[in-house]
Amino acid sequence: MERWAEIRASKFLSLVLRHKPGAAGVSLDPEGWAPVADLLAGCERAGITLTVDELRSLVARSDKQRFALSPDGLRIRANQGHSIAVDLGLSPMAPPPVLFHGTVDRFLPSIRNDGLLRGKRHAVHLSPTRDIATAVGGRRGRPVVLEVDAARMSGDGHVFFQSQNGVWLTDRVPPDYIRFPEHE
Ligand code: HQG
Repeated sequence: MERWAEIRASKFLSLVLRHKPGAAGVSLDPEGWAPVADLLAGCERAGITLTVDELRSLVARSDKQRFALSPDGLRIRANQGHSIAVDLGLSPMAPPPVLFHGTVDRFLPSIRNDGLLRGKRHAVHLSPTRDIATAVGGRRGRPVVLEVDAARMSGDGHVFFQSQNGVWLTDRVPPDYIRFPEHE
């Protein structure tokens, strides 16, 4: 599959599996899984033609490991990033001492005020490394990387989860746990 076609398919799969299953005429089970056969049929109807092998390769090659196939290969789900209600079945886990969040200048006044909020997604997304956070922030403009004192948050009772692709998730990050860069 050509790279551009794979990226287009991947974006459509993110839309369907995280936000709008109806776009491919599928429904997700409570854990977020969709039948692969139904999904591929729905993609075809939406003008995105994909074989099972191409889907497997897309899942394996996804730079951020966005999707997971069930062990029998018959079902697929997004690893994180949902706006619709799904229970990913993640267990709470102790975070590393510091986590990172990539954002952009224009959100800083509001983040200083309210902390990091999850918006439409299920959770605030935090990155394990500064480099990943830089890439996440860079989707929106010149990236600004915030440091989150995850050790202190965890000690204070905030719960963290790690998704299958290494993204750390938590309900919210109050401003007091955030270190802002000195020159913004
Ligand atoms: C910002 C991508 C104002 C926050 C990435 C972010 C990630 C606030 C935006 C995943 C705020 C939300 C998630 C507040 C947070 N006031 N702005 N109080 N609190 N924000 O896309 O973390 O490519 O929902 O800084 O790699 O950017 O889709 O979250 O800029 O892992 O697979 O509000 O999405 O993965 O944006 O990205 P998002 P995110 P994929």
